[in-house]
Amino acid sequence: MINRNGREAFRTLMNTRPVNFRRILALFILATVLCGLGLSFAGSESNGGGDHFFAGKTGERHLRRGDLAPTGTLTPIAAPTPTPFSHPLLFSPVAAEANVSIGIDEACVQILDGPCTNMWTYGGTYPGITIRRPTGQTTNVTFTNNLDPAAGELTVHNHGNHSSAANDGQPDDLLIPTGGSRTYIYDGLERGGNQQGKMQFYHDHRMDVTGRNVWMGLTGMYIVDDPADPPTLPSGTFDLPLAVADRQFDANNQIPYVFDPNGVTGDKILVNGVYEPYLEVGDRKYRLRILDASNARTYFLTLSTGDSFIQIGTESGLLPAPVVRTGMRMGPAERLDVVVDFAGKLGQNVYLTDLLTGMPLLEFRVTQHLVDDSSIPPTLRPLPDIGEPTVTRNWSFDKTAGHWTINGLRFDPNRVDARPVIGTTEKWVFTNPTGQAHTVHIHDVSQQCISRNGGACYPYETMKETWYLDPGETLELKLKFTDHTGMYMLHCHIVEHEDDGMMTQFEVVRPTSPRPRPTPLPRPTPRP
Ligand SMILES: [Cu+2]
Repeated sequence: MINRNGREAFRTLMNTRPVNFRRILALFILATVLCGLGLSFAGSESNGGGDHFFAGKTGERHLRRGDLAPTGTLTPIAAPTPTPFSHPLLFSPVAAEANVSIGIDEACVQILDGPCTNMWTYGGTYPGITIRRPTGQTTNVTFTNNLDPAAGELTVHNHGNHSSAANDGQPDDLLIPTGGSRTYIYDGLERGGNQQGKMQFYHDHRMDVTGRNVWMGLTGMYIVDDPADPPTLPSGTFDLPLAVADRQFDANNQIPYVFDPNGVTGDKILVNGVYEPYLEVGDRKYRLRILDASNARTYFLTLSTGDSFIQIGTESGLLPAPVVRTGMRMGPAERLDVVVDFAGKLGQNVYLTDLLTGMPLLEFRVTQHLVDDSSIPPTLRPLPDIGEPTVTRNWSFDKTAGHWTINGLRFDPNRVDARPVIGTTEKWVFTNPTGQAHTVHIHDVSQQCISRNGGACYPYETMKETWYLDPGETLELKLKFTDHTGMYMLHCHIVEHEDDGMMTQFEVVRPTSPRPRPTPLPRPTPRP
């Protein structure tokens, strides 16, 4: 019998194009997992990932990241076939200070064997510098646009952050010109208290070219640490941010961007900018904060052992209680905060695998025995009470006259499609009459799920800010507008859908009060 999780997986497989041998294989593997039989890629004996799994030859890889190099100096030689799991997983440098300066720089990043890849980066690495800050404290991040003038003006959105409108990364306003800088101020507050602990990420949001800018590398992670979260969860070196993103490389290991309104994908899936990395771990619990940093690709993550993930959080912080999941779908911009336990796996290799492509993405080598002092409490964090909605708005994620639209309209920075009042709660209803899935992201405040297709929401989607919307689905959410007035975006996070027009804006406004009557002027005293 297939559970709800399984139905979600099958829908995703059938809705993701094109259908090919790998997908049929993935369907088979999924059925195996769901039947509870499990499957194993342990060691290097069985091949669950297709022919590329064993291809290639061993080779050394330079670990230098972000060595600056001008474009166009590469020797045109064919890149060697990458050797699977021959390079260690990397983690971007972490900035933890209140004042952070990040240069938006072109850099040649060593990703595959052979020539490095010219990318646009936040601080010279891909993904960019990870910002990690305690909640409730103000953080000033100054970005300087050092890219070639052809890249144009830029804007940075701190995705998941409750920013004031001026600091939210407006797509066509408050931009960072070539050679110029802009400081974004994040106060770490929400609903009059500290912002909830979670993993956000920052990325470019420039109108019409977000897809190009993100593809070229403008993505970084941003972790908000919250002392109110349970201290027993795996932390420190056992707390791993993982950005999963695909790229298409040419023969010179470059990633030219060719816009496709249906979404740009590549055949190489990177984790933290490394293709098929390995990580040596101990036989204990680890917290994985997984981000789908792809432009358009959806994943369905499993463990090669058939073991479960224990999901503890979403984009919007910890769930009310942990949810055990054998497989997890993740669309562009979604995050999965999970705990994986390698106890009893000493000496084995465990793979984080994408069932939709059949590809193993990351090899965990369980090489050390470690005492595990971490634990997952049975309850994590209660849902905040955001009241009952007083206004309902409907948003149809559609295709109109050959373009991706919302309620039949493409993005227009001069049009505002909703003016919710600050302090009020609204119900927003999303529908998807198209044949493709969308991952819908609302800026400003997190949202709570009311219903999916008229029934219960998935147990792991109580509060989020990026929502997977399958073809034909209806999703009801509620959200309360707090703290800030001003302009915010609502859009599909398949960034080519967004660039093609599937974005709109809403303006949070103050309540309108009746105009005060002008005080009548004193009548002039008639002259005697
Ligand atoms: Cu979309």
